Amino acid sequence: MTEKRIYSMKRRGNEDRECYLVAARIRTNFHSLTRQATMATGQAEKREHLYKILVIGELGTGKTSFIKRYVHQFFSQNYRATIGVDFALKVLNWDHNTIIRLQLWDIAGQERFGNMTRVYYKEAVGAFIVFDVTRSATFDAVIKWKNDLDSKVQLPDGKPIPCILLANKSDQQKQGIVTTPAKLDEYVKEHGFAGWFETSAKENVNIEEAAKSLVNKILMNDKLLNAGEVIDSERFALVGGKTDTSQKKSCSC
Ligand SMILES: Nc1nc2c(ncn2[C@@H]2O[C@H](COP(=O)(O)OP(=O)(O)OP(=O)(O)O)[C@@H](O)[C@H]2O)c(=O)[nH]1
Ligand SMILES: [Mg+2]
Repeated sequence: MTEKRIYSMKRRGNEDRECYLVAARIRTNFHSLTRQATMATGQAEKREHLYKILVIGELGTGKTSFIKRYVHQFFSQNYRATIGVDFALKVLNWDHNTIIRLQLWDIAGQERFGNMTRVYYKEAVGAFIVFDVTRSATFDAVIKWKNDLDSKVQLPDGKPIPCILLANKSDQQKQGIVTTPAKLDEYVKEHGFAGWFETSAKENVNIEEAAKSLVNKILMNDKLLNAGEVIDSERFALVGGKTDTSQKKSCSC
């Protein structure tokens, strides 16, 4: 899908439009930036990472509210269904030398594992699946979202992208599995989630914690994948070295 098409899906006002334009600009450079940019800034070296994160789950579970709380420290009771996809950017000063930009893709619940999700999921390195603790039907759909995710996007080494399950609206009366956390622990393990959090976008509970946990997993994967690349390039250099030697040998014969 072209950027123009995504844009045509978003006609809700200038604020959204600006958000989109920021996201589009970032997306242009996504390949180079996800890998890791090392910038020499004076004497200190600053590392910048750009990570694409998906937020998916059933209608009205609180995906947009989660993002708004995390990025803008804002919550509204008003429900306005997301159409297609929305974007938000969160910048983290992770440590002295590392800046992390999270590009959050807020995917409408009404997309429901349609054809568009394949396009939206492309090159994501982490995900949240959100369900509503007051409506157990939204938990029943979690597995469908997880399967949809795993079948349509993988890390460069073929492994599933880390995904955290969010049991949102924890400020409300709970029903279903979330009333027995041990069961949810088991569920999460069995279905390959990187963890789960009870969250409340309304009361600002566990929002930062959940995000931090996902970023930690993403950073770990990034390190592993980059280490793999270093090893590969070292191996290549060694093989290259050997070839040189063998060529010399064969020359000297
Ligand atoms: N009490 C409570 N209400 C919440 C919470 N999070 C979201 N809501 C409410 O739930 C409704 C739906 O929230 P949204 O964030 O728009 O849900 P969504 O998942 O983005 O929905 P779609 O865009 O349709 O997929 C809104 O009325 C929110 O105010 C929460 O943590 N607690
Ligand atoms: Mg929404």
